[in-house]
Amino acid sequence: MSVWQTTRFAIDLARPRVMGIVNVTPDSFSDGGQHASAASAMAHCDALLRGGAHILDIGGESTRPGARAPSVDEELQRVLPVLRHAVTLGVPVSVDTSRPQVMRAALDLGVDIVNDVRALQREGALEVMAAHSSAGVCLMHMQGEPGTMQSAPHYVDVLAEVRGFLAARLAAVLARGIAANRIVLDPGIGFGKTVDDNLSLLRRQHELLDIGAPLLVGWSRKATLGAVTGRGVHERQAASIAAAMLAVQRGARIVRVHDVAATVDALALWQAIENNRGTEQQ
Ligand code: 9MG
Repeated sequence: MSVWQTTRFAIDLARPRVMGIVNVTPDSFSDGGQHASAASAMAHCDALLRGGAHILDIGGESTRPGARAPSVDEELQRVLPVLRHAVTLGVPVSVDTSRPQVMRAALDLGVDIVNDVRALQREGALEVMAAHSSAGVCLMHMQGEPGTMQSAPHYVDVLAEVRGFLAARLAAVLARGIAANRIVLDPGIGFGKTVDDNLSLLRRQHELLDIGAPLLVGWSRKATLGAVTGRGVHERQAASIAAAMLAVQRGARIVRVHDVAATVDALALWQAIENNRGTEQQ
């Protein structure tokens, strides 16, 4: 069974893993800047761990459609104090960034994983990862850029295009000498995709499983769940958990979520069924 090798931790993917989201942004689309200050983001890390998070993902740039990108210095000032705290907590820590300067600073601090929604396509990003070749990396698909990506997303076949992109980025990263067991892939739910595109990516997720790396997915509180349920961003916990469960059932190994404790409980039930646990007493 596969392992995601990261700087300090070999993450066993025999059971599904929950990556807890820590947004250190004043404009985060789903927490309204609640964790904008470093102190509250650190407290949020601690709370997610109490909820059972296996990985913490810490980011200082909102990828909400239309969000303003911070300067490199702003991003560093937001994330570094929180990362410094997070690496003391005994779990793998991921930095959510596309900027090579932020990747380098985070990896120098001992951060284990780079989660890049731009799949290491920014100039210098591949080089930073190659220089820190023990770190893990998540390569995500996005059509366009956050500012405009939802204006007119278009695909002939969304599964084929996402698959082709992820396969090409995987090949590019392997060619730089980064080992296959350090890489996970992500279809990028909501990143330059219509509601139908996102639903197709879940319905046909099995088509992404044999690209050559485990799958990480993030459905938590996303607009597609609002379109399906009619609910606002803070009322999407049930739909988020259902989507995480469906994604895991269809082969995803890591789910990126806001509501960690509830997702961990739901996946514990899924696993108990999968492993036939408990039936011997009945
Ligand atoms: C930063 N970020 C926001 N949504 C995401 C998703 O679905 N996957 C990954 N890897 N990162 C995300």
